[in-house]
Amino acid sequence: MSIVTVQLGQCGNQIGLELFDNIFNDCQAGHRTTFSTASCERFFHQSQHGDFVARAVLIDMEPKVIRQNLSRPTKWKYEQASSFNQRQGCGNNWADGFCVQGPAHSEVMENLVRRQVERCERLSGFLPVMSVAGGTGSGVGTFVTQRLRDSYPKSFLVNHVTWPYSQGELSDALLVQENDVVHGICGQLLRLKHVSINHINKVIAHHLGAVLQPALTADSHGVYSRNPLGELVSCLASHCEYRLLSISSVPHIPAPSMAYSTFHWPVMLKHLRHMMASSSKTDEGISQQVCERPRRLPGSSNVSLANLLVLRGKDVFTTQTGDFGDAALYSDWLPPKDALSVWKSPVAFNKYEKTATLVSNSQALMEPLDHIVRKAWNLFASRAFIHHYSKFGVSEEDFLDSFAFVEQILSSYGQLGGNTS
Ligand SMILES: Nc1nc2c(ncn2[C@@H]2O[C@H](COP(=O)(O)OP(=O)(O)OP(=O)(O)O)[C@@H](O)[C@H]2O)c(=O)[nH]1
Ligand SMILES: [Mg+2]
Repeated sequence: MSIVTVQLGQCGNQIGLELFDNIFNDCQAGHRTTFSTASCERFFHQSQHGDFVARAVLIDMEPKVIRQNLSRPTKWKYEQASSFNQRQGCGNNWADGFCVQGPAHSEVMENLVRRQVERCERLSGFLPVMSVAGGTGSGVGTFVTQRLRDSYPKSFLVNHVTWPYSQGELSDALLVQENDVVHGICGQLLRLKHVSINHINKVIAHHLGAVLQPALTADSHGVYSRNPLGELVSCLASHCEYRLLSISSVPHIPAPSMAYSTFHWPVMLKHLRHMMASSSKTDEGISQQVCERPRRLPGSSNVSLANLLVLRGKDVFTTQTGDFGDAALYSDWLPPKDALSVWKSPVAFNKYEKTATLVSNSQALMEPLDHIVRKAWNLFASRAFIHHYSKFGVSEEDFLDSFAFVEQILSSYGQLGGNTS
């Protein structure tokens, strides 16, 4: 089954490019006929000339990034006719994107999506990729997400956002990644002295690829799973108030050290579990090589509603994952055997001999979400910038509804249990 990626705004288009690059290069490495066929069907179609063409729609109100994407030499291609841009961006204004630019260009954007859908023999669903800070990504992105939901009610819709916010009402799930966390991975783990946006995008693409590349699920009877977005949603986000998914992955190794590093599954999994479960003491006794900062409210233990563990590489079938089924990690709403899903693929991913990736529907995103709401509320309370939104038809009541909606999400996650403040 295939995924149609909709790249929105500068961030969405830059991350989208890295994602396709990551996946294409991963497929080309080694002889992996079944794996590569499954992956290519998922992300690419082949042109009459045999070129691999991304199943993507490129949308930006500015021309620059799309122009760069279309002209960048890669072994795969974007289709020129599958892009749409205007002359000027939305100036970081959600209301301009959602109320004006989205509706004004809705027909042309929908036609582009429909053409990609018609190319898919079997459609798994849509992956809109966007930032939630920019006007095109957030505003046009929300508009497009809404239209996708209306036009394809039965398809899965998983948004990848570079900052958590409230499109969750429409999507089946939001895969959230935060620039500052990924920046930390680049600086501390990959040991990059000057972290660029390109480095950040490569790490984000690595995380996404590690989840979306083909894998064997518990019920797939040795055949690569068919419906990646559907399976992701069904194992992690079946409740409408709980749709925020965080991703962490081990290891992250600087490229020059790759050849000399050996990792063992029990150590990797222990660290990943520690990252998921523990609080500020995470770094204690753990090699920086495999550690990322956990995300939770201070003083709390991170309770998960559901987790998906994806293992790729050597010896995956003999690896014990029982520790991830520990009842102490989960709310008491679901028994751990239902709350934990494990996907495996013996094919090494993105040059790493072994990779363990955790997609978690847990309280991990409460802290950044809480931070965003507080900041937004302070701006709202001081009436800063409101006129930039009201001139496009977004009322104070709309703001209040949005605050209430996000507060509800925070409250729901708080109710999962644990010691949340
Ligand atoms: N990780 C990552 N973040 C990015 C990238 N490009 C922009 N951002 C972040 O996204 C936010 C701005 O969003 P953009 O994507 O530039 O905005 P846009 O969607 O093009 O919207 P307008 O320019 O307002 O029309 C800022 O927080 C940037 O730091 C990128 O390539 N990668
Ligand atoms: Mg822009």
